Amino acid sequence: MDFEKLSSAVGELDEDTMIEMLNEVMAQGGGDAQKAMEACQKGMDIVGNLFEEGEYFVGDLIYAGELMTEAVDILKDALASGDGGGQTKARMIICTVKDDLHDIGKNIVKAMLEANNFDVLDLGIDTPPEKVVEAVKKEGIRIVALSGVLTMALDSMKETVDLIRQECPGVKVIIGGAPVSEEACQRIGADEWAHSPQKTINTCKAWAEAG
Ligand code: B12
Repeated sequence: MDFEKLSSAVGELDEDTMIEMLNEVMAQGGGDAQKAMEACQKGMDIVGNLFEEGEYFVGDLIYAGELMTEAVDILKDALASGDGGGQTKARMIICTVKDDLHDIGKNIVKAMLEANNFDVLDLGIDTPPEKVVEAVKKEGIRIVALSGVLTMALDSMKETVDLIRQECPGVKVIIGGAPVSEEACQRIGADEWAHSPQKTINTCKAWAEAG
């Protein structure tokens, strides 16, 4: 499979080529699903750059978002392969933070957590800190995953973590999304950060097992 061609197809918003290539990945057993997803993400970077350069407009971002959602839909069964049943399901919250409407990355992480036996309460997008804290208290949840794609999402993450620390001591928080880094994690005061869904799964499993 020519993954560069796949990235270019997504970057050029060429839906037919993208779907044809992703169906081919699945027809071959889905072993390359992770690589295909990474190629689509590179395609999103191309879209983002063309948007910054003024070549693409908000309508193109919206269409790119639809393409990416379609890609996740085709690949999700192969991506979400986890260890399935077994131990009791650990409950956790996931959401996109306040003022951020991007949810494709969050939905991928959620699908992969669910495939790994987590019972995930999804609070959606543009989630105010108060809503997170209310749900944590009401549901007695010990693990929270915060997603954000905009640079300014880091401020909303900090607000959310500050309120969780104040109102719900002992709750573990992992942050993820494009602008997140070790430095951001320290500033925000989260317990862990990740870009890859796999690191999120490993971290949350360790937290759930520690009780
Ligand atoms: C599609 C898209 C949109 C769609 C989103 C649709 C949707 N349902 O999500 C729409 C049209 C709504 C949109 C709107 C806007 N967007 Co936009 N968008 C994008 C685009 C092209 C792709 C984003 C995406 O889905 N990527 C693919 C996913 C799979 O990647 P991901 O989110 O990073 O997730 C992965 C990891 O980060 C990680 N992850 C994600 N969440 C989590 C959570 C946890 C806990 C963990 C561990 C990991 C994790 O796992 C995922 C899988 O590997 C990006 C460009 C880019 N390079 O990403 C711009 C981009 C993010 N958008 C941008 C901008 C500027 C905007 C707008 C302000 C445009 C405008 N003028 O209106 C608005 C803002 C709206 C708002 N308030 O949020 C900028 C952000 C700049 C910045 N640094 O702040 C970008 C980078 C484009 C650019 N280069 O200028 N956008």
